[in-house]
Amino acid sequence: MKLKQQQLEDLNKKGLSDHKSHFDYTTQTLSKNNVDVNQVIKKLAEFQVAIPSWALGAGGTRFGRFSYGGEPASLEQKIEDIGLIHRLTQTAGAVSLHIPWDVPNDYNAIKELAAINKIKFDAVNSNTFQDQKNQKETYKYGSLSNTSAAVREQAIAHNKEVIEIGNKLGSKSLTVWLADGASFPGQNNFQTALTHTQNSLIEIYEDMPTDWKMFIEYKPYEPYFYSTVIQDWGTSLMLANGCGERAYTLVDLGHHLPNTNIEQIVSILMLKGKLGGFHFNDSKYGDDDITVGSIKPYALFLIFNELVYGMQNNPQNPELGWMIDASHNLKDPLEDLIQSLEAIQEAYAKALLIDQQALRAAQEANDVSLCQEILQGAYRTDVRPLVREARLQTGGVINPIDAYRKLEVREQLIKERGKNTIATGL
Ligand code: PSV
Ligand code: MN
Ligand code: MN
Repeated sequence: MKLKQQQLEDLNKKGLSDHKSHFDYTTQTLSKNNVDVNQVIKKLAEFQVAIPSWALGAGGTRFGRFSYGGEPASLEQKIEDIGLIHRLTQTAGAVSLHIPWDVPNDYNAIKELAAINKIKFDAVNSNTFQDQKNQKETYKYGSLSNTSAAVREQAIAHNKEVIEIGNKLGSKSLTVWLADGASFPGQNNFQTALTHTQNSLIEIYEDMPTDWKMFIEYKPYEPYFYSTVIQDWGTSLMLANGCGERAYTLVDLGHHLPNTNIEQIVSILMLKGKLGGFHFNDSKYGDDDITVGSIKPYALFLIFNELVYGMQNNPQNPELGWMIDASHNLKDPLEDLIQSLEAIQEAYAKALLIDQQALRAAQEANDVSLCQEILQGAYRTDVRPLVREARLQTGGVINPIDAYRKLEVREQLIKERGKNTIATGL
């Protein structure tokens, strides 16, 4: 399905006068507080978040999966779907592939299709948590940490292949998330498992082109319920340091035990120049992977506050690889992604409004109440007019969900692809 420029312009025309009055009011109020509104809009317009190839279809739970209809059945269709979201939001200019689900048949054709849709290839993800057809060894008892050298070698070889595939597409980073762990006390020797993991990662690291980065993701539990080899940011950081300069920690918001202070983790990693990648989602209990900002929007804002601070003050930290890591069993996956992008932009915009100098001064003076006033003043601002303006200026639509529905995107996709569809992915 293709969206026509004229269709988008017609929709924007209808919402323009309302938008203008909201935007003018917001600009006036913020300007009085010395906020450079144009600068905020520029930053919002530049902020691009990768869409994972596995979030475009309805996910399931371990109890079942209900098809949404019109889901992408090929890499081509996945890129087209991201193209649709990007066209509306102008914020989703990248895709993150998962191998072997997304191995291209024709590299040039895929690259061309991505270019037409203005989509870049972000980090590529390896998969050593599932056994693939015709695979010699099994990952049942782990991959890079396995007690068997043959299994570890197979998992290392897979990661090298992922790098090769990503390299042909123009990716510049590899994300490693391991399911490796144990479900029962005594099952694993913690030290042996970590040592194997480190050595395996070093081999993969050394195989990366010199302009590539490695992102090491951590997660406290699941699929195993007693221990995970890379359980927390400390372990990830240790492994990254053991690999070298271009290995970094990746923070996935859902990969923390309840009430973990994620903003502090983000801050410290940036101070050390070791935060490489970031996966957005939201959760109430664990790795729920639900819509960004749907449960803990204030926590997301506090995290963005540290990200903004780090981007402004930590030149030792590289530019981050941003990705939404979500799964949808109930909502239209594309609507869910649009809502996530919106929540990310809002949290980012609010964090950009924080008067960093005033906050710093209040912190130095130990004026605790004022610190809170400054943060909450920014948080309570309705920044939606700024987000809409950023979209308008870059050729997107004022209200993406409304446009998506008025343009009957899902209905069209169902017509083209069918009702009982399944997309590969988690
Ligand atoms: C599993 O927890 C997971 O959601 C990780 O967050 C990875 O980033 C993703 O799957 C893809 O492998
Ligand atoms: Mn993740
Ligand atoms: Mn996850």
